[in-house]
Amino acid sequence: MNALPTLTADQFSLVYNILSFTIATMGASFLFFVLGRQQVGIRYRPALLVSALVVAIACYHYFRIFDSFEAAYSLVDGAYKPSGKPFNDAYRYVDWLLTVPLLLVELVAVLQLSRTESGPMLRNLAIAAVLMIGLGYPGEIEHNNMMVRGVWGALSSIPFAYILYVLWVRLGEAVKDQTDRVRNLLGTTRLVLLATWGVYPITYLLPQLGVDTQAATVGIQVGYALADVAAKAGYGLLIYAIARAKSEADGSAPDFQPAAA
Ligand code: RET
Repeated sequence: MNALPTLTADQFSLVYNILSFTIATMGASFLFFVLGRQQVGIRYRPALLVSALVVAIACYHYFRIFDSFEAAYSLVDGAYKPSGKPFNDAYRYVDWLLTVPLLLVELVAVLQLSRTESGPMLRNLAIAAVLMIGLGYPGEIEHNNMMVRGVWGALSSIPFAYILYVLWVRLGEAVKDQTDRVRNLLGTTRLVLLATWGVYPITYLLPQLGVDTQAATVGIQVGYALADVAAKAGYGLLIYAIARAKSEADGSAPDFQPAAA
């Protein structure tokens, strides 16, 4: 379990406010994705439904993380001391276990790959995602032996590299035969994916990088929460934009009249 350090009032408030902001963002994105389904063609609606599921699952877990963080500390003489109640890191990992495979489904759904192509690809990516998260967890809860934490992190990085490689190549191939707008959006999605997913292992490495325990505790919560906002809500918005642009291009957007030639 997590041996928490004492935090200053500012450090505690930073984590507290970022977790609260994350709950609000996930909740608002859920409404946006549910309502936004009406703006895209029928074949793109499953992708938006999956986006909505991802942020709903995250909204629930962030409530739990927030409560667990609050309960793990008590204010004593102006400083936040560990209350003795453990902070539960498992909520975050369970959240990833559910949401990472769904994010992969979301991407494949919007790319509209053929079933024979998308089935095996999704299966391999889902297996890699489970391995990445399962191998990362024992390291995440290791707070004393940095060697052990490093070994789990390195093992978890192998399936991580595989996932990034497949997505990068697939997204690159998907740009063929698309309108300029869709091509630009797919290019942005590719970069956002790489940039946001890259934040997770860097955040994980904070205790190894010689950052003191207090700063590492704050950095891990803030880093993971902001990466989650970008990887779930931000990425979902891009998926929405791709679905909308494709619907306009193929004439399936319910409220869009293509300009007369
Ligand atoms: C861990 C452990 C250290 C090594 C690596 C990791 C990668 C985690 C990732 C998580 C992505 C989560 C997402 C959630 C969105 O819903 C487990 C921190 C490589 C990439 C995208």
